[in-house]
Amino acid sequence: MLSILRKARLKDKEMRILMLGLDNAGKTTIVKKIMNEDVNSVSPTLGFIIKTIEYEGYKLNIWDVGGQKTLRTYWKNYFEKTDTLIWVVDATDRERIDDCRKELMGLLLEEATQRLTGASLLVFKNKSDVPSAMSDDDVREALQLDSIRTHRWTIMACSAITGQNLQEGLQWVVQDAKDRLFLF
Ligand code: G3D
Repeated sequence: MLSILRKARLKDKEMRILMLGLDNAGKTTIVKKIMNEDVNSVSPTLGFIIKTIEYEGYKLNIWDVGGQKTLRTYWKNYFEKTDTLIWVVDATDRERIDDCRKELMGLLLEEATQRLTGASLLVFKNKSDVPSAMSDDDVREALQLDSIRTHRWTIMACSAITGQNLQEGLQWVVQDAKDRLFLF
C-alpha cells in the first residue's frame, strides 16, 4: 500500500526526504547550503525544519529533524511516507562513529521502522573539507554499510561549507526515485 502511495507521489514529482544523523553532524548547514542561505548562523535544531527545494522538476521536501539524544526517540514519527533517508555523518567525529552506527542500524532494523521499507538511503559523509576527516572506506566500514540488504544505499563525501557533492547527492536521490518508479 505504502509503495503505491509513494509511486503516486513520485509520479506527481514530489518526494519526502528525511535528513537524520547525530547532533552536530551538519544537517542544518547542509540544508542551508543547498538553499543558498548563510551557513554561518546555524543554531541546533530543536524540533524539525521542512524546506522545499525544486530540483530537476521534482519538489523535494526535506525534513531536518533534531539529532540530540533526547529527540531520537521521536524520529520514528517522521518515517511515514519517506522516500529517501539522508543519513548525515560527521567525518571528523571518530569518537562517536560507533554511536552513529548503532543509531543508523537501530533505525533500519527496528520494528517501528517498517515504515521506512522501500526508502533508499544516502549516507552523506559530511565535513570532508577537514583534512583529518575519515575516508569513505573508513566510514563505510565503521558503519558496516555493506551489511545493509534492506535498502538501496550509497555513500558520498560532502561538505556543507564548500558545497562539495551536495548537488550530486540530490541528483542521486532524484535518479534513484526515477529508477524505483519502474521497480515496484
Ligand atoms: P546539525 O544540524 O546536524 O546538528 P549543524 O549540525 O548544521 O548545526 O552543524 C554543526 C557544526 O558543524 C556547525 O559548527 C557547522 O558550521 C559545522 N559544519 C557543518 N557542516 C560542516 C562541513 O561540511 N565542514 C565543516 N568544516 N564544518 C561543518 P558550529 O561551530 O556552529 O557548531
